[in-house]
This record gives sequence, structure tokens and C-alpha cells, in this order.
Amino acid sequence: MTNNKELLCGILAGDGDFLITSHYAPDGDGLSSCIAFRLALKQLGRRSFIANHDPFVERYRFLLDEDEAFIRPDDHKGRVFFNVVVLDTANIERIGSVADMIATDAAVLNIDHHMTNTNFGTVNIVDPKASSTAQMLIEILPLCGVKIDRRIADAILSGILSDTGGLRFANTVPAVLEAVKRMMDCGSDMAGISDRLFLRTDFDEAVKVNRICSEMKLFRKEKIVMAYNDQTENPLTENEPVLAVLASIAEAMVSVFIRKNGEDFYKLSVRSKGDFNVSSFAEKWNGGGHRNAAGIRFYGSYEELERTLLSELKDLCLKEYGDL
Ligand SMILES: [Mn+2]
Repeated sequence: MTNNKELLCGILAGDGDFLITSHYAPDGDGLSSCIAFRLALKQLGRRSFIANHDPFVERYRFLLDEDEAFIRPDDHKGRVFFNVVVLDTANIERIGSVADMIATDAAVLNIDHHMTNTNFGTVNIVDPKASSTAQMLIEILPLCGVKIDRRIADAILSGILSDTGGLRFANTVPAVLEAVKRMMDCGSDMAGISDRLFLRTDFDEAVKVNRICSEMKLFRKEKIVMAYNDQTENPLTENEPVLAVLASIAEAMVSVFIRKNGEDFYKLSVRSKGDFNVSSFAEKWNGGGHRNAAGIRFYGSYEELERTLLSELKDLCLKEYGDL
């Protein structure tokens, strides 16, 4: 990490405003890391904007210092940045239309913890052992003279809690608990943030989550549990509450949440417990993620989706978990 210090500080010393971004359909780690980085740049007297291909996730609004700091490419056509920070993003294609806001000769700082990161940046700091990109910032930001104050600590802690499922996933190793302690020492309110991230859902959203989960299907032999939602008719704001219910089903080792997002367009979130690598499976379908959590976009009819991708997943699971 220290080898990167000069390169890193060089990028942060560049002229002009910074663009900070993460992958489309941003998750808690992506958004929280962007906010932590923006607050750090602000402390260094630098102006920055956070851009994303998709809308902001309201649950994380409390971390953002100014609503105007979050921008969408469609509202800023023709504007380009020469200093860019890409966080929690395995490959540059995953930033979607934010690519239009990056100058061809921009300096790009790539900070990520995905094992499949393609080192697309001018400077690349990739640590697959980190629980989250947010956790990496605890070491990276002070290299450039940033003091982790309470607001930055809140954002970092939110990213860690988000990617570890509230310190319950297998990536919650002792170093993560040490990182959490450090953020609490910086003034972060662990219980308050956990409450905001995991224990609050709007009434209408809760009703939708319960309806979707009441129709979930269990494939016992394959140990797969599946849920479906038509986002075009009945949009759900967040996927995590449904994914949490699916992941809690004791009979299943793999869970799949399928969303219809347009005509012949489906998004899938796939989660697993244990060694089953959903990231390798997702990569075959041009998706990606981590061993136990991955995403896929499928273009085609639902019948095709069932006949190809889902049937392949069922075959794989039957091999893995089927009774001998
Ligand atoms: Mn992450």
C-alpha cells in the first residue's frame, strides 16, 4: 500500500474537480465509499462530485453532506472530469454511462476489493482480502494527510456493515472488527448506523417485500430458493430485504432474486452459503461479484431465462447438493 503513496498523492494533487463513482445499481459499500472519499477530498480543500449510472439509494442519504453532490450523467451531458476515483468496481464497464463524464486522458484512481478487478486505473489499489472497499479507505486516506473524522468514519462503517451483512457474513474476520473499533473510536455510532441500515423499512416497501417473499419457491433437491418481482409494475426500492429473507431459508444453500426490469430484460441477484461460487457462475453470464454474492443481467424472455440460465444453475446445484 505504501508503494502507492506517491502515485496516490500525485493523483489527489491534480488540478480541477474530482469525479467519484462506483458501479451501477450501487450498493451500500459503493455509495458509502464514494461519500467517504468525497468528505476526505473536502477536508483537503478539493471539490468533488459523486456520479452514478443509477439513482442514489435513499437509505444512505444521511451520510451525504450536500444533496447536490450526487449527480447523474444524463443531467450533465458534455461535462468531463480529468481526476476520477472509481470505487468498489471490478471493471470499468460497470460504471455504465458515467464513462461519458471521464476525459480520455483523465487520471483514474481505482480502489477495490473484488478478486476479479481488471486494474483499469492509472493507479490501482486492489485488496481482495478486505471485507469492503470502505475498509480499505482506513489505510488509504491517511496516506494523503486525511484525518478520519466522525463523518468519514460513519461512511466507512456503513460500507463495512453493508458488505458484511451487519458483521454476520463469512468475510467478518478479526481485522474487520478491529476496523469497526477504529471507526467507533473516531466517534461513529455503531448501533445507530446498524439501525438505519438494517432495521428500518417504509411501510409500503415492507408490504411489497412480504408479498414477494410469500410467493418464493423452494427447489428442495437443488437447495435453491427463488423470488421474483416485476419492477416495471411494482418497483421495489431495495433488493436487500428480500435477499435477507431468501438467505434465511434453512433448506436452501443458493438464493436467486429475479427482477423484470423491462421487456426481455431481467436482473438477477444470486447469493450462496459456503463454498458454492456464484461469482464464477455469474461470469459465464457476463455478470460478476464475489464468491457468495453476484449479479447478472439477462436479455431475453422469461422462458429463455428458465430454459438456459436457471436450468444450468439447477443442474449445478443438483450436482453439488443432490443426494448421492
Ligand atoms: Mn464492496
